[in-house]
Amino acid sequence: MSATVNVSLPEYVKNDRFKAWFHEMVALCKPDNVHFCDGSDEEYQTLCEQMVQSGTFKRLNPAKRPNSFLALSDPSDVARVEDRTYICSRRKEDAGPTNNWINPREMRSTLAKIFDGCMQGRTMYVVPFSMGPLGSRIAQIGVQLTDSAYAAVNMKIMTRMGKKVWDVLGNNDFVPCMHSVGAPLAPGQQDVAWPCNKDQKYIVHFPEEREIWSYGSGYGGNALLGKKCFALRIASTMARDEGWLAEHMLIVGVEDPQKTKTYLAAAFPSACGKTNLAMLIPPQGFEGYKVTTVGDDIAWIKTGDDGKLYAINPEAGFFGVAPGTSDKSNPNAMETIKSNTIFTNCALTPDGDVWWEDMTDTPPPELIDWQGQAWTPAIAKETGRKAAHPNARFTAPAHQCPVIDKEWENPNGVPIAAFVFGGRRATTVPLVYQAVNWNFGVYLAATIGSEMTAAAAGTIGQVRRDPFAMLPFCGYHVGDHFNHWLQFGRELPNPPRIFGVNWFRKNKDGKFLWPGFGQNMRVLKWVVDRVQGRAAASESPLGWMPRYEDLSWKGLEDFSPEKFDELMTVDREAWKQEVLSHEELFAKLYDRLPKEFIWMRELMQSSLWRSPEHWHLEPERAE
Ligand code: SAT
Ligand code: MN
Repeated sequence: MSATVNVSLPEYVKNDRFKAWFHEMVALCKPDNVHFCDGSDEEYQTLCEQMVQSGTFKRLNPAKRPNSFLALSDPSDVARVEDRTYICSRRKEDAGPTNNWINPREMRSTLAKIFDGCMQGRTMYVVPFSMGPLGSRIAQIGVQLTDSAYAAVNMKIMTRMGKKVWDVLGNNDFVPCMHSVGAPLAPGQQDVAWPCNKDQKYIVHFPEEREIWSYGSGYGGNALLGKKCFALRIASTMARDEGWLAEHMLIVGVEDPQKTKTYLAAAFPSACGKTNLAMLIPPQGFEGYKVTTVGDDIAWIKTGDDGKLYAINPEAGFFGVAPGTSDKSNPNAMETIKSNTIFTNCALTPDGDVWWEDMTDTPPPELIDWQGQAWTPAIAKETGRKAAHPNARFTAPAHQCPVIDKEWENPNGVPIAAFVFGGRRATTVPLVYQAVNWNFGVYLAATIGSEMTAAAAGTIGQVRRDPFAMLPFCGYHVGDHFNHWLQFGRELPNPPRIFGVNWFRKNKDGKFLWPGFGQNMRVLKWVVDRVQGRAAASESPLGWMPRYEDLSWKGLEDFSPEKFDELMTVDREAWKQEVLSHEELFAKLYDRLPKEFIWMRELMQSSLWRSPEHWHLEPERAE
């Protein structure tokens, strides 16, 4: 421990396990200072102002974007690093074939080395936080130790953070979350705007010990440890052990003109439009309908005494993808981020506001891009350089969302009537279909595929299986996750209905077949009506599907039955390939694959064998 560090704890910090862990971590990381975050607004302002002074933050023009900041990251630190993310369970089999595993003893010795002195020259922030409303029976508490003020202020927006967490925690257990950007400063060394470690990154989870260690990155899910690391990877293992669900799902409420409210939870991989769907504005023709947001990324779900499922959003803010967000695509998000927002890797306008691709139809004539360089539309045309990084983000308080659900902070959660699973698929997968029952729904969710996006480092556009949209987020063997879902459903008297959707199907010319965004309301309405027993459907090789006349076309009358047909066609050969590719995943899961899945796959195959080459909803329209 360096001689100067002040390690006296505030008197309100009484948790014994915390005290022991904290002293151990201070001794290991050797920070110059320690700051206990109280979570107050004054503290937030002070930390932000310090970052303005140090160059990490640029204060945006208060007349344009009050109390908002822009941070530009190091170009090597722009997304989650899945190949550096580890699940260090005691047994390799428990991490499963879709996670990176290293023997926990070996990993601990690596961490002990890299964390030794890693905070020299820096301040350690102590960030106590609750995932979910404080004191909710579904909520959980963690404490993050971090040398990043950027992480601390983002955690203030994304979680219930601060002093009051200690009161709720008492002497109970919490999830220790250790974070360092991995860039110690030698005495007198000048800091950089975005410290990180270019050579070494480790995002490590010990699921049995319920502990997180993250090193080398300051970005998003690598650094805001309440989010993917805790609320998904660690929480999914807690959920498996304790009989609940921690899922990569948005939660929305759909209110019909009769004022009946139906809540849906929907899973999509990162950067597939969860935030847009969560804040959807019903289009023309849906007067009297209201869509409200409970959460845009993560759902924690427990069974209530009445046998229904109740979900909370464990987060308190939105960490949304900025590019593509506009007054057209998501006016509610634009309203949410009008003030009190942190922007990361967006472009800066000459008048001190932010901009990103597709925020406006015509880009401003000049900008400073996310790498701090001059950018003009001409330069972009010539070089292909983007003004904002494709994974640029906004961090904004959820309560600023104009359509936040009035129950969003209800500690008991909201009742979930249906699950929706989707991916980004240019071909093969129809707009919407309903699984015939819970088991087939679990199969549908387990075999979701999606084209990769900029949210993670990797090849963009390539289709990969992303079971439950949890591939990078399941903290244990993904085959056990399927079994957990099957078992969970067996214990429910009337399990929610399960649907598959694909907003991204394209025609032969590469054009999207479906307008998406607000028009997705037509699909949501059918889903809600199915759940409420009000909508018809036709049997297909994939399950139940709406015919043209089963959707409402009010306000979109020019969307023809022929076009809908193209969107809904089940191509036999493509689906045979699709089902074959399920086998690729199944083979990897081997002994932990639910045996039901073998038979469900057989059933799907046999119905495909017997279906026409191009299965249409109305066979008389077939060629
Ligand atoms: O960077 S995060 O992991 O928080 C966002 C995402 O990938 O969904
Ligand atoms: Mn996500």
